[in-house]
Amino acid sequence: MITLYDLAVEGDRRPSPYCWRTKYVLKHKGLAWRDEPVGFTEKEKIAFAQSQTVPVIHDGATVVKDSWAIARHLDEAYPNNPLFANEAALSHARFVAGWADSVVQPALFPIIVGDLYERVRPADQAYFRETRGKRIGTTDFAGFQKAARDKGVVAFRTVLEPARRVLKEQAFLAGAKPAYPDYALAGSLLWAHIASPLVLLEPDDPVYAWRERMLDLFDGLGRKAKAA
Ligand SMILES: N[C@@H](CCC(=O)N[C@@H](CS)C(=O)NCC(=O)O)C(=O)O
Repeated sequence: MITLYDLAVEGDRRPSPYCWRTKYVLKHKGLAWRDEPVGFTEKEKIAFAQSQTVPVIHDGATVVKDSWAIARHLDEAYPNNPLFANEAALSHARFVAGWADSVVQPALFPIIVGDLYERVRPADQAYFRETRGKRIGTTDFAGFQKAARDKGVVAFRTVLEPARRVLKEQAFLAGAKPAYPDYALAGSLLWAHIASPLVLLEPDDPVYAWRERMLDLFDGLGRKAKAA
């Protein structure tokens, strides 16, 4: 049985966008897993993997850290329903995951940081203040979020334009069926959905309809998750 070390915040919510990628990959592959919640400061739980971040998986004797490495490992170890069947699929996945990491999530962070902070476990709040405070230059997360939302929500919707253009033409980023590009972007949107009640998308947005499909996927894996 595979064990997934998954970031947990207050109320056992699981917001990590990277852990969501791994959960979608596990489902895509038809693999069962057991998950082990890890708070921000419970680094001892993942020390065996020499990792400071989650996801980490234990797959039999194999330990893998980093969501991309985990996806590559699972795709090689379990060949059914391949994610990266050819170079084009691998490149597409790498591009969308990189875009989600470097553009989508940085556009989301300022507009949800206050809500996220409110949901971090009390034991982890000092760590969050220290690490995330450095990132944005203040620990007044509520004030920063309020100011950021003035322009940030509209700016975030603009950031999604490349995905919107694809989703006007097809059901999923990967085509008629979902694959890693969809799991990568869905992870970012689930992060926001679980951390914050902020309304991000307008109902007539093709990205909204796609997010609904993603929430329903795999018997409602995303929809069943405890949200903000
Ligand atoms: N490149 C890594 C990034 C993982 C990552 O940043 N995980 C965050 C949770 S979303 C984490 O574990 N943070 C711990 C911390 O900030 O101390 C991956 O793809 O797995």
